[in-house]
Amino acid sequence: MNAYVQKVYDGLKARNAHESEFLQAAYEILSSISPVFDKHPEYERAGLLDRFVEPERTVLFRVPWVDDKGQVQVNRGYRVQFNSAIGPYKGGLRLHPSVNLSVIKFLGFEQILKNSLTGLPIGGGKGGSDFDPKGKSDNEVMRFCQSFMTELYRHIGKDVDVPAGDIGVGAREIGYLYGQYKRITGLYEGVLTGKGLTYGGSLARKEATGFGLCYFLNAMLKRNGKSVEGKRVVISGSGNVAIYACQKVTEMGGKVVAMSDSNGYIVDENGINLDVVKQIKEVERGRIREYAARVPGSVYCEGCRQIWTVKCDIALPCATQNELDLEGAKALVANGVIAVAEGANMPSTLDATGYLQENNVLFGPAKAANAGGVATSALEMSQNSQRLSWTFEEVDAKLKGIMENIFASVDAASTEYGSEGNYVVGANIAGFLKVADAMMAQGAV
Ligand code: NDP
Ligand code: 2IT
Repeated sequence: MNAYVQKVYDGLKARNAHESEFLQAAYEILSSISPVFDKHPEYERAGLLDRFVEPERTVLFRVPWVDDKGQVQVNRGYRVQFNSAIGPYKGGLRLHPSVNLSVIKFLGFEQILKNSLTGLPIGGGKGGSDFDPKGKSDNEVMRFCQSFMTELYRHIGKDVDVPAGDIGVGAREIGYLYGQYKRITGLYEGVLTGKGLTYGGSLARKEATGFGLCYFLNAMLKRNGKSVEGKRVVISGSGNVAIYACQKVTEMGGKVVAMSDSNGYIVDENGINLDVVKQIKEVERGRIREYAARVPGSVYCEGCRQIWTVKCDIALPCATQNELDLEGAKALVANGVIAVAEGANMPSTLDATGYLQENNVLFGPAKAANAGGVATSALEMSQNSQRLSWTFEEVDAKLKGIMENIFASVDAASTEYGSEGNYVVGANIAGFLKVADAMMAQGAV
């Protein structure tokens, strides 16, 4: 590693020793962008990397709410406003019991480079809470969201910071958050994305991350003389990203044979019946095990990690961080996998990524492969500013173009910096160069 980059990483480790997810993401990014600092000694004089690794602002707050029994509950709320060099902070809100500052910082750090790769003017941020929406009534979720926004509203705005969904935050939560923001501020503005279609949401935002993942996958396969047609595909998760990845893979002629949730996975050799998954997950908020009871010929296996032992040509991890470890990567390679594209954020551990790449598996890293969601969020912001709404086909065509451009710039950067075909390096460098240039132009702020 470049000596300056190493020094910054050592300092980061010493100051954030307990933030394992953040350090994991930082290590991957810093080791990838190291060659940029060999070429640009002026970046060190400008303290560019010292500034880049430190969030501009971190907001941590109490979220008190009353449950259905009348008992007061307290959760912790977060918003990390990481970098605004190229636009207002942009990034999702995650509601999951595993949320802590390290998780939000890793997501926010990744988001800076992902947002840059989209080519659209959005900076990087992320937020959330350790609140668990599972098993809560709609009223409890509403009271939580109202309390969360009662603090968050003062830190966000359509030109300041524009949150959206992530794990545990879909249309229902965005609706409650939006209602409370409007009530407190009196502003009808595009302060959140992923809104409902009746109040400023964009067509195709719901589908965008999963569809975008498949457009990226397709571009990556095509560049390497392959295609999705006729391939067996395993998708982990069964949430927003996984469902629309499954839909697009199937439209592209692939066969999805397995999906999961945090309890276990289903295998359906006939190809997943997505209507059944949508009914269970989007309508009933149920568990994936119910699929096996409804679809003859399918089987349910308890425990989500073993999903990577299901034989496939293409694996799309779409659940959560570090869900694909070295053991999983070995199982995939042993079964002849040709491509892995990350729908979730940092789903592969560092050693799993290394193992897949060493074994010539085409590897599409999250910040490039799943950028379609945030890119379409930026398109939602444009529509809100114009007070117009575009058709599904218009948004989808723009999304496809954006994902193909992302692949092309990632591929070109990997070659330019001597790591042809290493799309992890390519994505980190291509995303970083634009942010670095903007930060240099704006002085030591
Ligand atoms: P959802 O809440 O809709 O779905 C999450 C899915 O992942 C569920 O099936 C869930 O299972 C599973 N999951 C969550 N946490 C764990 C865990 N700790 N272990 C095992 N399984 C888990 O979220 P999304 O689909 O929106 O997000 C999935 C991933 O995609 C996340 O990494 C997110 O950051 C990323 N992403 C999302 C974007 C978006 O637009 N929504 C954009 C870009 C990336 P269960 O129901 O059992 O918890
Ligand atoms: O990780 C992500 O890119 C998201 N959760 C989507 C963020 C957004 O602002 O749409």
